[in-house]
Amino acid sequence: MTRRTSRGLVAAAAVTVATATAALLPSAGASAAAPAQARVFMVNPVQSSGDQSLADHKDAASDVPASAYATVALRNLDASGALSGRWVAVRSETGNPAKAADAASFDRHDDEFEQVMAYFWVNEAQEYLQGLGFGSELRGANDRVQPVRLNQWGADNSFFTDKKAEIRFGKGGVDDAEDAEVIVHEYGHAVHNAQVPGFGSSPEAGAIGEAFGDYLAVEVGANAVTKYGWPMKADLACVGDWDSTGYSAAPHCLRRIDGTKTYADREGEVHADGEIWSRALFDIRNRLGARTADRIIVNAQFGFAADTSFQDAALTTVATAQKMYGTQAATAVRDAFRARAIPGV
Ligand SMILES: [Ca+2]
Ligand SMILES: [Ca+2]
Ligand SMILES: [Ca+2]
Ligand SMILES: [Zn+2]
Repeated sequence: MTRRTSRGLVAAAAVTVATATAALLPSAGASAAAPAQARVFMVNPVQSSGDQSLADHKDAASDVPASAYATVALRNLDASGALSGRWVAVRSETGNPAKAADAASFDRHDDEFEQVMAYFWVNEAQEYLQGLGFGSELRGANDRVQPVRLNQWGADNSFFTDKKAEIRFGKGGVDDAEDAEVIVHEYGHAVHNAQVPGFGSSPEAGAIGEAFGDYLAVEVGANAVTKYGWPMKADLACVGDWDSTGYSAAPHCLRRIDGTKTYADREGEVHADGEIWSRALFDIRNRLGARTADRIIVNAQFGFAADTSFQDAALTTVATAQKMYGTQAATAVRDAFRARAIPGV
């Protein structure tokens, strides 16, 4: 209760400052609603602090310092007052549905915190794609309201369900939606499924889906770090630095996108085999820069069969690079897939 009181006082002080500032602006009408503010992790607290000893300790607020949180604006909200808007609608089966107006008042112990994280990061991911031109110059990639559900399931089991096109976040170990990279990974599946309905119906297509989720998580996080000026004290290639504290050795990563696996290292498990593909995506990025690489990578995915092989998907990506940016870009893309020894490329 003390904690709640102190948060309430902080929020009240912030409102006073905001009101005072608004009063100085001649164009600010008294009735104009201020954009909702939210308290979120700067991708995740391990990545932003570099502290690999942070641990879940049953969702204890005290285990993550206040400096791991940032206050940001919640964009694209609708007028309902709930966490729903142009690109995402959050529903919760755990505790109270968060109100957008309260979004700056929660910490990781509150169920509402994960709801706020889910809204902010799904919106951020779609805004990133929009910024690449998807939805204007290029075809939209899941440019619609993404339903997200948070539930109480004990297992570490966030997933995207293509039947309902809904993302669900669970609460195993570190609550899954406390790590932006877990949120955006799942959103990557939603993007793929919107681009090619039913995508991932062969083992290699499934691996590409996992790889893209990991890669998109890194890209959206890296973009946010630059955009908001946040600290970044972990390897760029490490995915899920915080969610994985309970099940990996330090430095904690759920997976990495800079591994050395090649096509011969396939083991028939989509997450493991995804590390072959995600390394190729990471190499393309490092050769062409994030923006060019991501425009090619996402645009190519429209042309993947739902049950594609690595070979077909790689050739489609090379052809997309050729069409969009010419031979030099196509060569860089081809080199990245050849380095993974994908046959026929
Ligand atoms: Ca939590
Ligand atoms: Ca978890
Ligand atoms: Ca990371
Ligand atoms: Zn996945």
